[in-house]
Amino acid sequence: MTGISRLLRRFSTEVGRFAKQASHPNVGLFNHVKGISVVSGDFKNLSPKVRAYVEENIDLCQPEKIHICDGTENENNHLLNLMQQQGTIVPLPKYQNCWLARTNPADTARVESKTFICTEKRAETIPTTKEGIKGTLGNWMSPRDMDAAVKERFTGCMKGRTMYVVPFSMGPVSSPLSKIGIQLTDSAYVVVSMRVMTRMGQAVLDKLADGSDFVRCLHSVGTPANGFIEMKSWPCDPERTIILHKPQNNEIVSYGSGYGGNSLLGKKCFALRIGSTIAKREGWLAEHMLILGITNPEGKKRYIAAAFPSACGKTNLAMMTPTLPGYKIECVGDDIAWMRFDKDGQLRAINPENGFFGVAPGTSNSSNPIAMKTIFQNTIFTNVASTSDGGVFWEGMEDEIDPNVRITDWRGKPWTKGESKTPAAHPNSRFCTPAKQCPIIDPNWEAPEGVPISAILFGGRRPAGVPLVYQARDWKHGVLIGAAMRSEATAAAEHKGKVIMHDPFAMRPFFGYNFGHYLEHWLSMEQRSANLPKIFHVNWFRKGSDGKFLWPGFGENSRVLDWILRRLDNEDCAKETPIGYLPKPSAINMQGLKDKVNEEELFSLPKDFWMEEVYAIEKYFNEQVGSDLPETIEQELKQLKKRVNDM
Ligand code: OXD
Ligand code: MN
Repeated sequence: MTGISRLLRRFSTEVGRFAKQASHPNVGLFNHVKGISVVSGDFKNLSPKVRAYVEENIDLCQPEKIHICDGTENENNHLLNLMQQQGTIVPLPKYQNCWLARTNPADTARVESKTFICTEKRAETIPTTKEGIKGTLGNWMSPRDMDAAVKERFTGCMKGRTMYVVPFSMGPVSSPLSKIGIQLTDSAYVVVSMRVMTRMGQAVLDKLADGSDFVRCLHSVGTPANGFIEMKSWPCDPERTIILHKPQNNEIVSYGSGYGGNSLLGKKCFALRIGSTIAKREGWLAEHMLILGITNPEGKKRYIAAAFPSACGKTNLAMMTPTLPGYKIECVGDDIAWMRFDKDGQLRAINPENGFFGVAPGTSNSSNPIAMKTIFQNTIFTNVASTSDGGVFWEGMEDEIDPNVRITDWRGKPWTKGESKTPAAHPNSRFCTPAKQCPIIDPNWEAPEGVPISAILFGGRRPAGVPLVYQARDWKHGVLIGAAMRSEATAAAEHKGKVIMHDPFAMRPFFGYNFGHYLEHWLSMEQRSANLPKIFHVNWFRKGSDGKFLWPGFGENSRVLDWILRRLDNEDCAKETPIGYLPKPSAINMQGLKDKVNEEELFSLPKDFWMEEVYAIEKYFNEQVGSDLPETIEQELKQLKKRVNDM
């Protein structure tokens, strides 16, 4: 090759590179950091703290490029195109701007067994369990082990990949209740999902310009130790997956999984685990709770927060269409609540999220028509089935699709109703959709001061013994009810079967610190306000002796909310029982119900069941919480036991 042609070739390569860079949304020409090119965004405009965090992790992860996310539509389209080219997502032409991702089948759920909280002392993270008993209230790791785990997995893990710098706010950027994070990730799927689930982009970087701190979130889908990536469109490293949290540094490190709570670090890792530790330090509550606004027929509006374990219908309740005439429900959030007392002692809540990451199977026009009106635009579906007319399908949607369409299951295989032996959609398949598209989104859902909470509900799937609704005797008893929550296992994590699991406050997988200390924190709220919300327990899932659900659920749950609101108004519609206040006979409005409900069975309190329940709670506290159980809770349980015994 002559010198001239070599020169010409070099020139055309440079032009090519320039053109390639120019196709990025926010070109950063000659923008390099540590010799790595910044293909979008301007590194020098980042705050010194953000720069230092990125630089430190460039050294560790050794990415090929850096992309600083601005959150624009342009950037989003660029990433969607990129993922389409890589085969990570396919468009769903039946809807507007909707996409389907299929994960590696080994990467479909939260991995609780590989999730750790890292503190100097074990007892800061988990209660000290009895000898020979395996603790189920979280996993602890020492800082030294965490450092080793990170080094082993992250060194060079982003080679050949882009490191995205994702600035995000949990809660509206302008709210004093919000908190900021920076997620570094090598997954474009995570970036577009974080754009839906959080407030992401330039506004957050602008907020950090004053030098404020942020929660550090490092994420990589990983590269298996043998270098072999099984599914190029969904790289992951299931064998070495690990999710680590260091509360002392407000730091999260997640490796090996690209899905859900493992990788969208704003959600469970930040808003709940790190969030609960910040909340403890600052005197507020970070909870696994939906928030809804409810207006009664007289026009009086209240807000309710409710904690149910994963996949127990939180999204359905948050978007309920009430059957009771004159009632209106508006949705503030479906999964997480950050709550703090204002100067007048009123508990106020924000939804730190910006979207819904809802379980798809079971969502339909009969179970949740509002969700169905929300999710068919600007949505990323993951692990649902697809239809030959360019749409989606999952169990529960049988009546919503053209019977002539062909169905492809979540693994990409043909699927036939009544013939195929496996579900069409993975039980933990999801829609990731912007909250603002919800037709009943509350007008105050982004109010910087939060919405005032009048009642807190706890609940779970309890097929036997637990009545439809009851009210706690007072705050302390309410804390016991939260601590004693149990529910059938869910598909959102790696548990199998339908065992009844303890899931205190629906937070078991999400505590950021010792559950005994968490209980103390809840009890201490009594010192913060004379106007505490009232606490209730609900159970939509009780079954009769025929094995059928005793209560129709869904929109009919408005009848239960109606009773709760009347209790908030001090109406005399409850009777005292050993477990709390139950509705007086006929106090729940059953008018207009299609099928007659067996109220006697629905509200019965079988003594043998409740004795067993009390023993189970006592055993659980003894084994799992031990000496970390607050004395007040021990006393509350003793009193419950006595009342049940005297029944
Ligand atoms: C969720 C969960 O994804 O609780 O919300 O698992
Ligand atoms: Mn959840």
